[in-house]
Amino acid sequence: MNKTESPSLRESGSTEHYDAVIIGAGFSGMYALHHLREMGLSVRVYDGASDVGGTWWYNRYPGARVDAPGSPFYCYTFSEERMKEGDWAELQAEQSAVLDYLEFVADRLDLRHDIQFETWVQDARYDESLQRWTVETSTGVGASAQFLICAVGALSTTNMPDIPGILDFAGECYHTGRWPHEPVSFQGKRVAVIGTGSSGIQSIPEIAKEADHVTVLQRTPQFTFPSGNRPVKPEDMSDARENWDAYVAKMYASPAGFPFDMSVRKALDDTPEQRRARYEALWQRGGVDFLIDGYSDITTSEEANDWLADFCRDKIREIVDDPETARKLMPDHFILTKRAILDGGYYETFNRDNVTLVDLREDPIERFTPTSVITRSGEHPIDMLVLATGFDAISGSMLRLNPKGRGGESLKERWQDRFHNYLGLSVVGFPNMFMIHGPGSPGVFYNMPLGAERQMDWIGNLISDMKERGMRAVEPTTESEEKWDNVVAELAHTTLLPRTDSWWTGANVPGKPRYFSVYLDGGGYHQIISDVAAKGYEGFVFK
Ligand code: NA7
Repeated sequence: MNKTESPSLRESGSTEHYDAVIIGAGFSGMYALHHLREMGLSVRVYDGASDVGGTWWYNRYPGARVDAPGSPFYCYTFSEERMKEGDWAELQAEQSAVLDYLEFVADRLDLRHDIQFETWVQDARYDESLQRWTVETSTGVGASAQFLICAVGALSTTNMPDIPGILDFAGECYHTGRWPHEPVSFQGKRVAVIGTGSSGIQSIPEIAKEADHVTVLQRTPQFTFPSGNRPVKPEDMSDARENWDAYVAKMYASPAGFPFDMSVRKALDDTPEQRRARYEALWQRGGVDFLIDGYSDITTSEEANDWLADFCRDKIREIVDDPETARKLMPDHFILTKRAILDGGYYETFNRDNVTLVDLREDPIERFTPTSVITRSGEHPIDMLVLATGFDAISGSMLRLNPKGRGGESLKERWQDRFHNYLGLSVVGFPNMFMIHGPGSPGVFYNMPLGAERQMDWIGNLISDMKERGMRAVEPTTESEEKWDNVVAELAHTTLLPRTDSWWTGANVPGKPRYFSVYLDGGGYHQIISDVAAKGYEGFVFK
C-alpha cells in the first residue's frame, strides 16, 4: 500500500488528514518527507514554488553558487547510494548543479508524489482540543495534522528595500532571491545593483561582462576572498565515494559539519612575517581556507582580527587601480563578523570602464524615477535594477508563516522582542511544531543539508518516542526556553560576531529584534540535543 493511502489519510470536505504536514520542499523539507515516510507516517508537503529546491530553486541569478566548503560534501549523507550516484564538477557547485542534484534525489525517492507545489500555506493553527494543526492553503484545500514541520528556509524571505519611488521605476527589476526562470539579458543595458553581500558580489562580475554599464550602489563595503573555485579532481571524487562512511563520521564530529581539520594555531603565536606568508599562501589558494587553514582566533581576538583585516585591505589597494574607488571599497568592520564571501574577481571588476561604485554612506539614494536612481550627488539613468538586498534571514520565514499556537497566540506576538525557542527546534505555546534551521539552532553556521538531516532524525526519534508512550502533544517549558536563550547568547559573546551589524544580528531588516540568534557550535549542538533525548527529552512536557 502506498503510504499516502494509509488509513490515517482521509479526505473530509476540503480538509485532508495527515500525520504530519511539512512546509517547504528545499533540502530540509525533502529530507523531512523522506524520513517521516520511512517511519510509516502519512505526510503532505506544501511549497509555493513549482518544483523542489527551496532557495536553490529561487536563487538563479548569474554567478549563484555554493560559497561554502563545497563538493562533494554539500549534499545529503543519509544514503551512500545517492552519494555514489551523484557527481560534482566544481568545488563550489553552481546553482544549477545543486538544483539538478535535488531534482535527482526527488526522482529517485519519488518525493514529488507527496508534495503539493505552487501552494502557499496561508494559515497554520493549533487546535488544543484535537491536539492537531490545521493548515489553510492558497489552493483552498486545507489539511489537518498532528505534527507541523517548518522547513521554511533560513534564507528564503526576501528583504525588499523601502526607497522612495522604487515602485515607480519602469525598467526591469529583479531580486536575486526571486530571479526569473527565463534568461535575463544585460546586453546594451545600464544596470544598477543595490547590495554587496554574497549575491551582489557573485553577480556583479557576471553582469559587468555583458552590460553596457553597471552602477554598484554599496551601503557597506565587504571583505571577500578569492573563491579558488576549481574542478573536483576525479581522484578526490573517487576517494569520497570509496571512503564515504569515514567522511560522514568526520562531518558528524566537526563543528561546522564538513570533513576538514580546522587549524588550531593562534594568529598571535606567529610572527608578523609568518602570518603574512601564511595569509599570502591562503589568498593565492583561495576558497574558505582562511577559515579552515588560517588561525583559530580571528573571530575571538581583536588583534588577530585587525591583522587579517589589514592584510585584506592591502589586497583591495593592490587590486583596485583607482585609489578613490579602493577607498570606498574599504571595509571597516571586524573581518568574518559578516558572512564570509567568496568571489570570482569582484574587486577586479571595479577596474573595468563600465563599472561605477557609489558609496551610499557618502552619497545616499534619494529616490527612484521611472528611468533612473537619484543619489545625493546626481542622477544615474538606468534600464534595469537588480536588488541583491538579501533576506529577512533565520527568523523571517517563520514570521511570514506566522503560525497560531495554543490560545490563538501568533508567533509574531510571541517573537516580538526575541525569537524565543528551545534548542532551535520548538517554541512554548506551539505544541507539536518543529523548526528546521530555526533561530537558536546552528542553521547557517553548519553544513545546512547535514544539519537538516540531523535535526530531522532527532524530531523523528521524538515522534517515535511519543507514539510508543501514547503521547499526543509535546512542547518545551518556559524555563528551558530561557536557559537555551542564555546558552546561545553566552557562546555568541565569546566572539566578535555580535558586535557587527549583519543579517546574523537582524540589523539588515528595520524593526527586527537585534541580537545574535544562532548557536555557534554545530558539533556541540548535536551532542546537546542528543543528550536531551537521552534524558527523556529533558525540558519538554508531554500530554
Ligand atoms: P546579504 O548578505 O544580506 O546582502 C545584502 C546586501 O544588500 C548588503 O550589502 C546590504 O547592506 C544591502 N542592502 C540591504 N538593504 C539595503 C538597502 N535598503 N539599501 C542599500 N543596501 C541594502 O544578502 P545576500 O543575498 O547577498 O546573501 C545572503 C546569504 O545567502 C549569503 O550570506 C549566503 O549565505 C547565501 P548591509 O551590509 O546590510 O549594509
